[in-house]
Formats: sequence, structure tokens, C-alpha cells
Amino acid sequence: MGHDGRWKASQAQGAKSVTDEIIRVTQPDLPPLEEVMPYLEEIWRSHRLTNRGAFHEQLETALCSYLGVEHISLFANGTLALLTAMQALRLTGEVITTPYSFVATANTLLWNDLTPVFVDVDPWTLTLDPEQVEAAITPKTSAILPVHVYGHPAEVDELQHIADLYGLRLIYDAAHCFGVEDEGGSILRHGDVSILSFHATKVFNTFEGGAIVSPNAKTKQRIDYLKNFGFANETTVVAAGINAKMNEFQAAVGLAQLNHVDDAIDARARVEALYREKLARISGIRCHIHSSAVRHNHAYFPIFVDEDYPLTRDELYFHLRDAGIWGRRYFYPLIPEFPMYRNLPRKSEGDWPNAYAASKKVICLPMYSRLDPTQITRVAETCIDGGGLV
Ligand code: T4K
Repeated sequence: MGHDGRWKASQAQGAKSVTDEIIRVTQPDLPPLEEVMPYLEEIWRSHRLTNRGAFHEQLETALCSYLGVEHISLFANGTLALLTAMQALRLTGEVITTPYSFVATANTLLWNDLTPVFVDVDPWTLTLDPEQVEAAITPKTSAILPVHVYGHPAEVDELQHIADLYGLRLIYDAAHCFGVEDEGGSILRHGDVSILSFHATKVFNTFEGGAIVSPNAKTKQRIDYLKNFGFANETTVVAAGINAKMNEFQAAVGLAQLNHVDDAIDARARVEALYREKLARISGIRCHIHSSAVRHNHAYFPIFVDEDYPLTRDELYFHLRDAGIWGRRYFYPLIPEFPMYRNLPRKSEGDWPNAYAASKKVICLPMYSRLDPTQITRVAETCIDGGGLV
């Protein structure tokens, strides 16, 4: 039976036959219900459900303060934020981006009728390699779309230098970056705009949600028009906008979450530290390099299964699954391997050797704030056992 067959079979049996507890790649943080109830009561009292209600406005202000940025626009999800940011910056032609990301990064380019030009990543950070970016610029290039993958900051100074030199827009997919800071402050201040995701699986969630961080009020205003059909006032539509607004329920959840997000990030830091300690002695299992962020958010915990580990990545992945540990292979396959990208000019794996190698080796181990030392030990010991080392 192939890998997928084995997985389906173990699902059909019910993972309880293997283990009493499935440990999933993540488990969303939720604020105490009693802290959400007053918001719901207020929504029920006011009948204000969406369209820049009071909680939407409060959350924008609170996030500006928490994240240390000046202008933020809330969205129904991160993908709509990406789509809208590309419209706001009036991108055209080709956009240079990474093959090593969640598929939404590139799908939003296609939805905007833009051509993704995938270039390779640095083998260690897995963020865009600035030299390759520069080499891929053509007269049709309008922008660079890097991803701070796993919350690891991209080469922001070099990328800005290239963008300035060639007159390109720089739009960061910072979906993984809630609360990440470099030496100068929030990672979200770089480039023309940065996009966040507040999906259930993220460090900070509003069930679904997202945001665009803008450098100035003018850009924010255009984005705010675009996310509300292009309305500038009751009777004036200034652009072919979309409906991408965050509603009051999402904003209320966000306000309640914000009181707990620091504790959640601290807890994640402890999870990461224990993983690193436990996995350090396994030869052939390599943890992602320590983030260059001054403040990391520990959004993911990727490991890489090298040749000197006795199992292949997929063998370890399914060994973990059989033991009730449901990691994920973020990001495999590479985006250009999906059918809608196969006809693009750069299409062979040889074009992105570093991204390709990473996608063949990566497993994101379970990472969330309530993962306890017993569970972390169970994951680590299953990796050791998988290698036949005990
Ligand atoms: N750019 C980047 C770089 C991104 O990573 C993403 C999203 C985006 C843009 C787009 O942002 P959004 O439009 O999503 O705001 C997940 C997420 O759906 C997606 O948000 C995320 N990146 C991506 C990396 O991962 P799946 O398909 O792997 O999620 P799923 O449903 O399999 O969930 C994983 C595990 O999490 C489940 O096994 C159990 C747990 N879980 C999940 C959900 C949704 C829960 O316990 N509760 C839940 O409600 O995509």
C-alpha cells in the first residue's frame, strides 16, 4: 500500500486504534468564552454586524498599538488582503516571488492576472534569495512578493535596495509574522505593504481574518475603499473594489485574543526550546535555523530530514502519523508544481534547487501554545524511534 493509502487506512480505522490522542500540527488559541460574551451581547444589543462597526475600529487601533505600526486595514482573511494589496499597488505584468510558500501567495497573483516569476530561496532561511531576484527582473516586472516564511524575516534591506534601484513595488506576504520584530521594530514596516493572516491556524486568530499594514494614510484609504466595493461615500465609487471586510464577530474575537497573545507566544517559545533540546541528539534531523528576528513568534516548528537519517521524510511523516502525530509538509509540493503553474516559463525543479530540496525534506511538527512537555517528548521520541535509534 502506498503512503496515501496507508494514511487513508489509518484514518478509516480511527487513530484511536493507534493512540488515544492525536496531536495535530496546530490547535487554535481561544480566549476564555466569558471574555467574548460581553462583545457578543453588545453586538446583539446594537445590531451592528459589519461595515466598519465599533469593534472593527477598536481592533484596528489596538493592533496598530500592539504591532507598532501606524496604518492597518482589517480583512475577512489573508488571501483577500493579498488580492486587494496587489490592486491597491496597481501591479502589472510579472511579479517575482517564491516557490516555497502556501499556494495563496501565488494564486492571488493569478487572480489579478499577474504572472508569477518564481526564483529560488536561500538554503538556510528559505526566504527569497536577493541575487536571484535581481537576475529575474525584466522590463515587465512590476513588483517583488517575498514571504517571511515561518515568520523568519526575509532579506529586507537587500530587497528594498533592489526594489528602489529598479523602481519596483515590494509587497510582503507576512501571513506568518504576527508580532515578529527585527532590530528596528515591527517586521511589518518594511516594503510598500505587508499582509497578515489571522486564520485559525495562526499565532493570532480571529477565526478567519487578515490585514494589510500600509506605510501612510493615503495607501490605507485606497485599500479601505477597495475592500468595500470601491465606495468613497454613499454615492461615489472610486474603484472596482471587492467585498473583503472583517465583520464585528471576527473583530470582537480579535479584541479578546489580543489580551492573551503575549502569553501564547511565550508558551510557543518554551515549546520550541524543548523541541530543540530533545531533537538535538538525533542525527539527520535538522531544525530550521534560529530566526534572525529579535522577537520571534514561533508560528511553526519545521524540521528537515536529511540523508543521514535512516528514514526518508515521507517515511518519517507516515511513521509519525501512525503514532497519532499529525505534522504537515508545509510547503510541499512547491507552488510551481501545481497544475495551474506548470505552463509558466520557469517550471522545472532545477530552477529552484534549494526550495525543491527543502520541500522534499520538511515536516512541520505540531506547534501550539498548549502543547505540553509530555506531548513534545512523545513527538521527539517518535522521531528517535522512527530512526531505529532506541
Ligand atoms: N500566505 C501564506 C504564506 C499563508 O501561509 C497563508 C495561509 C496565506 C497567505 C493565506 O491566508 P488566509 O487566507 O488563510 O488567512 C492552513 C491554513 O488554512 C492557511 O491559513 C495557512 N496559510 C496554511 C499554511 O495552513 P491547511 O489546509 O493546512 O489547514 P487545515 O484545515 O488542514 O488545518 C491544519 C490543522 O489545524 C488541522 O489538522 C487541525 C487544526 N485546526 C485547523 C482549523 C482550521 C484546528 O484545530 N481548528 C481549525 O479551525 O491550511
